Amino acid sequence: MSEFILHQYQLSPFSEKVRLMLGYAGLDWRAVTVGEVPPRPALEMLTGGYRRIPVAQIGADVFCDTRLIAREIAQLANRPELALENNSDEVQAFVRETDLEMFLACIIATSGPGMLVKLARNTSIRNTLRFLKDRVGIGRNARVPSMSLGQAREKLQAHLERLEKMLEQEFLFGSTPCIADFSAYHSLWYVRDLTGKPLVQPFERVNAWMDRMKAFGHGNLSEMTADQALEEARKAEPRAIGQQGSDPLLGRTVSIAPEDYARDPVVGTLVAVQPEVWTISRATPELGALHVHLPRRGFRIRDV
Ligand SMILES: N[C@@H](CCC(=O)N[C@@H](CS)C(=O)NCC(=O)O)C(=O)O
Repeated sequence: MSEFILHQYQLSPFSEKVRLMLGYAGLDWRAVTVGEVPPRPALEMLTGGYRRIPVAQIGADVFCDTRLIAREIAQLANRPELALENNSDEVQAFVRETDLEMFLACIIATSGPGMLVKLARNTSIRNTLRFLKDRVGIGRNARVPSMSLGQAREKLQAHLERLEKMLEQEFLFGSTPCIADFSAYHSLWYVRDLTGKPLVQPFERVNAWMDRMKAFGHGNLSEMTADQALEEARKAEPRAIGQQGSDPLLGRTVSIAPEDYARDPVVGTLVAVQPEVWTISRATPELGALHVHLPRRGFRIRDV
C-alpha cells in the first residue's frame, strides 16, 4: 500500500494539527516540507491549484483540507473519533467554529513582529517579506467577517475561559481526545508556542491540557523530497471510487474552491459526490491520473 505523505511546513498551525493526530494515531508517515509561500511547483502538480497547507497524499490520491485528512487518518488507524462525521453535533459545531473563527482570532490577536522575526531567523528576510506580501494578499481577497485586534483578543479570551471550564475533564469532550481537541490545540499552539505571547498563560487547565496533547508527539515520520512524492503519484493509480453518488455535475468539468480565504480553485472532472466529499479526476501529462478529494462544506463548485 502507498505511504501516507503530508505536504506541510513547520510553522503551519493546521500542519501541526495533523502532525499531532498522526502521533496520537501512532502511524508511520512521510513528510514533505514545502515553502511557507507559493510557488510550490510539486504540490501544485498534485493538487492542480488548491494552495492551502497541509495536503495529504496516498499514491495518486490527494486530500485537501484537514477535515478530509483527519478522515483518512481515522480510517487508516481505526480511530473513528478523528473523523468529524463520527462525532456529536456539538463537537462538529465546536470544530467548525475553532477551525475558522478561532483560528483567525488567534492570528489577529497575536499579530505583530514576533512570528515574522521567527520566520526571518528560520529562513531569510527576503522570504519573510514575500510571506508578508502573500498573507496581506490572502487577507485582501478573503470572504470572512472582519475582526479588529480588540475583537480578536476578546474572542480569544472568551474561548480560553470556555476551554478552562470544559477541562474539568481530561480532554475537551470527555476522558479521551476527539477531533475537537486537535482543532482547538493547533491555534493555541500558534499563540503559546510559536508567537510566545503570554495570552494562554493564566489558564492553568488549558496549559496542562496543551502539554498532554503535545505529548502525543508526531509519530514515526521520515522526510521525503517533493520529487519522491511525485514519483509515488506517478507509480500509483487512484484508488477505486466506492460510491459515485448522484449529481447532475458528475462527469462534467468543474472548478472547486474554498469559499472563505486562499480561494484558488482546482479544475477537473467530477467523478464522485459523497455526503462530505467531492472527488475530481485530473489527467496530468507528468503524473497520469490523479484524484483530488475536497470537502463540500465551505467549498463551492462551478460547472466550467
Ligand atoms: N480549513 C483548512 C485551513 C488550512 C489553512 O488555513 N492553512 C494555512 C497554513 S496553517 C494556509 O494554507 N496558509 C496559506 C499558505 O500556507 O499558503 C484546513 O483545515 O486545512
